[in-house]
Amino acid sequence: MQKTDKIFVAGHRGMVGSAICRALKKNGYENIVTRTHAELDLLDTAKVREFYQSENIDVAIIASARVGGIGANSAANALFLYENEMIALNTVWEAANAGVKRLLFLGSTCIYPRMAPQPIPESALLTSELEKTNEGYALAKISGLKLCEFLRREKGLCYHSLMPTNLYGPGDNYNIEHGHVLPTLIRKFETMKDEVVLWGTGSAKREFLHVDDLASACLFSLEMENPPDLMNVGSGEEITIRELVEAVKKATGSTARLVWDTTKPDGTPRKLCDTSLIRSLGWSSKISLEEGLAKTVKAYREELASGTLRT
Ligand code: GFB
Repeated sequence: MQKTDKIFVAGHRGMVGSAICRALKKNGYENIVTRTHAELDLLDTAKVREFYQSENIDVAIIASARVGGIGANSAANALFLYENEMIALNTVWEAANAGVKRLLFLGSTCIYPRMAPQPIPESALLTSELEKTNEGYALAKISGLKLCEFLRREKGLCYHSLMPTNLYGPGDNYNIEHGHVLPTLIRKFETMKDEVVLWGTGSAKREFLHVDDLASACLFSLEMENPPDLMNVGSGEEITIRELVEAVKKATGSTARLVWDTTKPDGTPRKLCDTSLIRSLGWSSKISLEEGLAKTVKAYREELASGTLRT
């Protein structure tokens, strides 16, 4: 990727896309093209085709997706499959048709089997059954990354993918029913003073990565001449949900009582990704969970005060 390249960031208003735009600008990439949902519906194949055919994009970064936590995913696997599949097929296939030479596709480590070996290597892909709570999302993301791999092999296009672990950071979605666990916990501890209800047993283990670390991994892989088809991106720090709850409680200064609602699912028992591939190539995460949590609580309060909090 060259500094003068015309770079399309799909999903620039989301937590991931906005972090990527910040990182691009900070690193001297000024020629960034974005479209709001109203300007370009990525589910509309003809519109996406028209966009790529008329814009002469050099590099596309696909950070647009319907995302949500365990509640949103398990209640709407069909919608998560349909929308994410359409976004992946349209943004990747139409880019190839228009001759876009370079593309980075973003997924999530939920593409890996529920009982994958831990830490999960890239080679665990498609070796056994997926986690049911997010099967629709995972299948769509697997299609996207496979499409990139096939186009690279069959058409010689440098299309490649990154699979980040659970992300958090500024601009996250704080919806209590549909959000991911970390932002949801921040909102619960900030707003529920006496008692906070947590989901599941707290025994599931997760790994969290600050979105600015993911953005740096995106640039790192795009600046490589010949990146691997698929690379995991994680922090290597694994904690139980119970430990996360304590950490968020501390970061927010809450004194609320904890109540566990065990009728809610734990989801996949463990999801620590093996990052030895990307680390062996020279990238590693910089933001610890403690530092990232403090920054994110601060960002939450600022977003709330300025009326920009996404819920
Ligand atoms: O981030 P999360 O919703 O989804 O985390 P996944 C779910 C874990 O946190 C489960 C526990 O073990 C829940 O039982 N948990 C505890 C809570 N309290 C809460 C709460 O108040 N809200 C929520 N949401 N969880 C998602 C996938 O899986 O990970 C997506 O569904 C995506 O597709 C994303 O891949 C990265 O980590 O289970």
